[in-house]
Amino acid sequence: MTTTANDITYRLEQKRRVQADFPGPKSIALTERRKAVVAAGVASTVPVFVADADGGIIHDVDGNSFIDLGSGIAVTSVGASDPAVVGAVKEAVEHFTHTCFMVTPYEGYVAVAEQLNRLTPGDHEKRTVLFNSGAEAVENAVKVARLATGRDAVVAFDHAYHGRTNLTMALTAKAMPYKTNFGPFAPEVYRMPMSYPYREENPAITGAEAAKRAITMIEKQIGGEQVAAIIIEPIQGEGGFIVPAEGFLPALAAWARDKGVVFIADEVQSGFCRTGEWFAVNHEGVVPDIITMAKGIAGGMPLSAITGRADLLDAVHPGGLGGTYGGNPVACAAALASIGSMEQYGLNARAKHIEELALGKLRELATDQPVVGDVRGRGAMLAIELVQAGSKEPNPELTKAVAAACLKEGVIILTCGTYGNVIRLLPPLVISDELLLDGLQVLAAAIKANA
Ligand code: PLZ
Repeated sequence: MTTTANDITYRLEQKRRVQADFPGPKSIALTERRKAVVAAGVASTVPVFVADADGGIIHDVDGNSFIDLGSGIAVTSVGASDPAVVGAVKEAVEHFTHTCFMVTPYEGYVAVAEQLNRLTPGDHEKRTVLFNSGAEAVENAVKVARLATGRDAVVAFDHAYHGRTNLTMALTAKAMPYKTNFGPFAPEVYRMPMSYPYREENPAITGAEAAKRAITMIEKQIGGEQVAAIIIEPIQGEGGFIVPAEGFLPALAAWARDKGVVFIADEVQSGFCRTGEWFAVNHEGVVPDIITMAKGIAGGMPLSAITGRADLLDAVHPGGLGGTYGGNPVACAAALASIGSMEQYGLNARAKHIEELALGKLRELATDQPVVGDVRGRGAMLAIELVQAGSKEPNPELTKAVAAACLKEGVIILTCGTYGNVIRLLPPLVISDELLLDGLQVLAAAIKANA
């Protein structure tokens, strides 16, 4: 058993150390400056300002160091300053920061497309387009699906999160904070029931039956031949790290294939080794028609992509897809280096190792603590759902209290979930075992103290 990630060396000491009185004076002063100039609508989870980050550690401007169990929301899988990524960015930026691929193309964009066509599931002919954010990738996947099918309707699911732009808000399920008062929303979006094993009325319902439930609703309420695309997160992220019952995704994908509906897997959060596979759909052998990617793809640099069937992507007329910054050359260099590091460090295996290490601890916690209602996830995308003891009633207050208690001890923990009662673990995949175990022990103590 490896105790630390293969041949990973850290620049910063991998240890949490927080003063009793944080946020410290520099973070407090920066927060004051921020309040005067940054819109209140952008909220931050942690009240300190970052000075440095490496491996599983984030340093703030006052000399505190925190264990990072969030990876900037599943982005810094290779760490926030992976030497290969940093080197590739420096090298690229010294030559050109931008030319615009739509004006004067460059090799990096093509090389990233080659890598994505290779790594995404399926050995069919594929094409790739690069963008900047996850939401932009989702928007473009839907554009392609509508154009290629000549249909309008798009099916999304309960608990879904797909972004904050107008169409992706419409696709997103949760009103507060994402949608409330931001309408009107894009039309022709239909929401179907998800497979959410922990909260099913009939806990015995299989994945295939849950898929049938959604498919019947699609056929009755929309009509299969009206549907351009189904979009689904193979493991839902913001909605609560919901892993659908086995068989749910394959049955939906099979129905979509049969009806000429484009099956879009939104792997913005679950992709790039996060779940112990390159993509979460691989766990069930599902081959999406289009896959959306972002976050972990480029070691922290802003880059997103859609990769899909060549016949769908090439149906779009020249000039129909693009954007000024899409596939920025520095971000492409970072993506190539980051994919290289994932392969070199064996981060799929590392994510599986994290699962082995953490799931056992979380299950112990669930046995000990009746407020831990469910433990779930794959690889390094793990979660616990907190409830009122003796019921499945969501416990968002406890969830907040636990996250706050962890932070006080120097552990950054993110929450999520439709009911705000899920604690999610998304450590950088390069985190050392020691740091991860230390973080988990802080989490366990925080639950015990607050339950
Ligand atoms: N699809 C599955 O998880 C981004 C957003 C957090 P962008 N999730 C984190 C927040 O509060 O804004 C996400 C995702 C899935 C799409 C997106 C959108 O990706 O890069 O944030 O646009």
